[in-house]
Amino acid sequence: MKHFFKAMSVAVAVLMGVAMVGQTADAQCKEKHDKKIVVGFSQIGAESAWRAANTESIQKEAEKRKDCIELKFSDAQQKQENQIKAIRSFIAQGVDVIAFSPVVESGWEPVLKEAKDAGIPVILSDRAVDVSDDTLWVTFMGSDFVEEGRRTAQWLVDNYEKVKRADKTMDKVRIVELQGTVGSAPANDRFAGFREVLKDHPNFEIVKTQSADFTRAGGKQVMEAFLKAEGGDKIDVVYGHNDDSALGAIQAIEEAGLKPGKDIIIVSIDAVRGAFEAMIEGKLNATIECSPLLGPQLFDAVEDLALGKELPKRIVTEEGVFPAEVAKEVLPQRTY
Ligand code: GYE
Repeated sequence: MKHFFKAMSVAVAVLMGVAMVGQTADAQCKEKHDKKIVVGFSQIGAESAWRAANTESIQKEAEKRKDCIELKFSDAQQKQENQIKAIRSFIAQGVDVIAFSPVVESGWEPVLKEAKDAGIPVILSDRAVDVSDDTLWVTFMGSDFVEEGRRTAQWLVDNYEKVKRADKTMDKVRIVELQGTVGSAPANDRFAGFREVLKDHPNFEIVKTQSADFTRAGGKQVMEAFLKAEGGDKIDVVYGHNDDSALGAIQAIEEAGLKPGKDIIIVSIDAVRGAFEAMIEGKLNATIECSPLLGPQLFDAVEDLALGKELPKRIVTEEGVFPAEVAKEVLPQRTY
């Protein structure tokens, strides 16, 4: 098992590349790999619509390639200790590749070292880890979360004057922030990217920030506390690190007798279906895209690895920005 990848020479891959023309994907797959590639995937959990779409993308793609790929899928229920256990169990089972979406950035060195010692390559999917030795993982595929934070702030700076309630001032724009899971790469990076842009616009001020754990329930609860502490009139903008937390905040704002999207401007990240629906109802002002559809590129990378190909260290997902006025037109094309 240990020598699985080494056994595949690049020359064979090139020859097969020629032979593959005109065949179905499954037939190509059978010819390329002499046996199924066993992939252990440790998913974070099911905290958001984004995560559900990500899981579906991975499972569907594995099913499509079932002649080539055997997927062992494990759900960690948002706990790092469960992810570590799952990775150890994949190592014990001798899988060919381990892929995972790390719930937080720190604390992975020992288990990644164990995988490396066992000769099993590790792919980081969606979220990054913070380890000093970057030979502990082969590639990191997913979004640029700092850029998403920047794009959200930029949308706000460019559009606030146009979307704000007429009696609100531009002198001081008070923002409350619903952070993602504490210690996670997207929470850290979306926090940083947003501030990077706002530092040149001192009238935009973050008056409160707290984790809503990327969940709808968390968003609602934290927003209720913000409304209580600040008073609805003293909050001009909600920045949700993901759509689910913003959708929870929308509920809290409505229950407080205010109009989300009008009395309080709301921006968030992900671009899931629920965000488009909220925009069509006028309750959310913009969503910044973060694509969860990582299944195809994950298994492409797995197959490339099996063929002994070298992978780029970083594979970045391409994504856009959607303001409320395009929601109706764009929603039918959304797949998550
Ligand atoms: O934005 C959030 C999810 O890691 C990019 O995790 C992902 C984030 C996504 O729970 O909705």
